[in-house]
Amino acid sequence: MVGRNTRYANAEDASLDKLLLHLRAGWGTHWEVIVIIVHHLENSRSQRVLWLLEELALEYEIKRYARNPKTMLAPPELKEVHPLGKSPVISDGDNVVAESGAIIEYLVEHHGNGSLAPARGTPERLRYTYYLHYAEGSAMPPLLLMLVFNRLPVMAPTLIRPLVRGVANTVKGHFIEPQIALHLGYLESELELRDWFAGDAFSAADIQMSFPLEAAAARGGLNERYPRLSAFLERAHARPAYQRALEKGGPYQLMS
Ligand SMILES: N[C@@H](CCC(=O)N[C@@H](CS)C(=O)NCC(=O)O)C(=O)O
Repeated sequence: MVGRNTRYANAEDASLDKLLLHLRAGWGTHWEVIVIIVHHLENSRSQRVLWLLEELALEYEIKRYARNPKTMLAPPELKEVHPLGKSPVISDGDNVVAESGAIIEYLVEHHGNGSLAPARGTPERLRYTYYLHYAEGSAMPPLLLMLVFNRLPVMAPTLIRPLVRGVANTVKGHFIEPQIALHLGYLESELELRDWFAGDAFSAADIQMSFPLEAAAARGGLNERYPRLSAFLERAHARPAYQRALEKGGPYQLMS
């Protein structure tokens, strides 16, 4: 039966359900279909949410936003959805959910039907929860600093650019690069015993972890020196749902 965010096994089922819905509406029955809306900023973390929705075979709509080409910030319209105006943010009926980890947890809990999360009370579940938080709480900050210090000389007035570049390189060399290397070394060792971050099975924690690893590949030195992390990204990118999400999301290139 068609209801809130009904899951479909395939596109034919979805179309059939939609047809039935129209027919019933025509006969006077009131049906409410609420579709998840993803507020999707180009080249951003919201790509992860599209990927999760594809893995869960859920119906969703994409509302697209372009970055300001000068500042790379999100457009002001996004503040109409959530006061911070960041992406991702989703709406699902009356629920507006921001913050990637919270969105992933919400979608898996409300629409996951038990998939993509290890069973509660298991060591895998604890690792799953850890990585849902670790990705944004610990892995992203040094990668964001790298982005800022890479851009600093480019943004500086021409006259002082060499000075700014020197300061930026010192901060990167003394603090940011060692911090990123610390995290990558740790994550590489985490995948020695298992294929995915929570355990042997792919989970939504791997979707959450993909962004810091993609950012590290773009600007943090993730290369063949980290064979397990590189293989993780290859396995993730080969998943059909990842590919479908890329097709739907449009350009996805992270800044170096
Ligand atoms: N920790 C937040 C970070 C959100 C965030 O900063 N998103 C970026 C896109 S990757 C953004 O909206 N940038 C544009 C802006 O700050 O205006 C999350 O994971 O949702």
